[in-house]
Amino acid sequence: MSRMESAVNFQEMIRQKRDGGQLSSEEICAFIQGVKSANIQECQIGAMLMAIWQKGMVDEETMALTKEMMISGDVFHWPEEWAELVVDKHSTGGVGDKISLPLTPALAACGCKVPMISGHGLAHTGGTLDKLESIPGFNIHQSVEQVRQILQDVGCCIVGQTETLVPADRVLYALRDATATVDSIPLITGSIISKKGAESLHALLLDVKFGKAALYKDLDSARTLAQSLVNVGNSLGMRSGAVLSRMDAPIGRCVGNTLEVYEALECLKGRGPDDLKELVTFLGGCLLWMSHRSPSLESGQRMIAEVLTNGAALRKFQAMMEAQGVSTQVAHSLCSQTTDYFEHLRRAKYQTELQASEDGTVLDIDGMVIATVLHKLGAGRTKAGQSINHSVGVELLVDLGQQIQRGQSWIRIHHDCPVLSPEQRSDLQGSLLVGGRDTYQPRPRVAEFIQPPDIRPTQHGLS
Ligand code: IUR
Repeated sequence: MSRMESAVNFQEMIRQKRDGGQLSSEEICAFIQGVKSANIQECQIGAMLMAIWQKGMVDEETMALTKEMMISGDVFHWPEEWAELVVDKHSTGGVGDKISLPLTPALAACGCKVPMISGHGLAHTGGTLDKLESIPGFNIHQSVEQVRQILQDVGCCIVGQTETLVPADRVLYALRDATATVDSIPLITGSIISKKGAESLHALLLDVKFGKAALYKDLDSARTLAQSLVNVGNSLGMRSGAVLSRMDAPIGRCVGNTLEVYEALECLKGRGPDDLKELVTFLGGCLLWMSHRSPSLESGQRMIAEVLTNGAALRKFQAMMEAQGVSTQVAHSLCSQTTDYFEHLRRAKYQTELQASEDGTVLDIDGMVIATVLHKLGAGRTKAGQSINHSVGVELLVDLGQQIQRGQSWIRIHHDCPVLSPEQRSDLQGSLLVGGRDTYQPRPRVAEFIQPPDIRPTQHGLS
């Protein structure tokens, strides 16, 4: 036990937080040391988490918590010449959110180094690692040394958290789940920013979702989380900004791991749905601007759009797949212009289409309902570590705002069980909202951009 721990009475610290007091940096350091070395009882950690959930934390406490979590394990050190190049983004999770797949290689094609450490999915949101694991051979387990080598050779990688990276978060996250304390702003901030801090980033962009299929349903609560993430990220020396983006209907036309890889590859070939391209270019443009690789947000967006259309981002994705274990033949074939994706990706045994029951305009498609049905069909986990069916998913056959006729197919479900239950069919049918053309209001995905403090506002076309 360290001197710091022996000097601290955890019971007293819990009482102090429970009664609305402020913890000192030394106390927070002792708490995290105790968590890391298992020198504090699990029930005391749970009680402290609940006290933090109930009473919150002031900025200084959240910053101390995040810093102590970050240094509870390994922290990456990069070559000096990369000082301004290392960037990453984190998304709070959405339905059909495959943005990291095209964004990471697009940033690398623009000269950035992107050591993306990502996670598996839990509950209704799919994880980036699950999507990549639907590519045969893709290995998300890479050591610190391998990550550095891939960044040197390719410029980007997408990997899982290693055992030695932010070990305190592993303990706290599991106990937050068990104690109903996941949705606490200081705890979410500590968890997300400590892991990004351990990547030793120059610039970090947070994509904070709000809406029916997001953790936070309204813009104001998402903004509060975003501001906390941005403040703490900047306090750790990462140039941090946040985008608030709408998460009602799924992003793009595909939901489900294998189908999302297909759609991400289409985006990397300069095709694919407009909203996905809009998000990838906007988030990428923000990061290029924040890391001073482009003089304005608009030129950053143009740089990303360019590498998506000229094949440079696709070549980076191909090189990243090979560096992470995919055979040269499969990587080459998936990235060729005329590929049959399902030669290499597994297609589910059955495809079922559902038809619209009325004429009208597509006003909404509820991403949360779709994700819930896919979860029941085997696409999602209820517990960490569970295996999932990567091939289960849906393809939307219509866009928001489009005219649709009664009897027209609007969704194709990919499933391995022979039949969909009547309840699954009716839930999916209920996720489609059709109405009069005059009631349709197109809404851009991006609602706000919270800039890092040292970048002066410029015109970027957002209200
Ligand atoms: N992702 C994380 O890494 N940590 C969290 O607390 C949440 C999402 I919520």
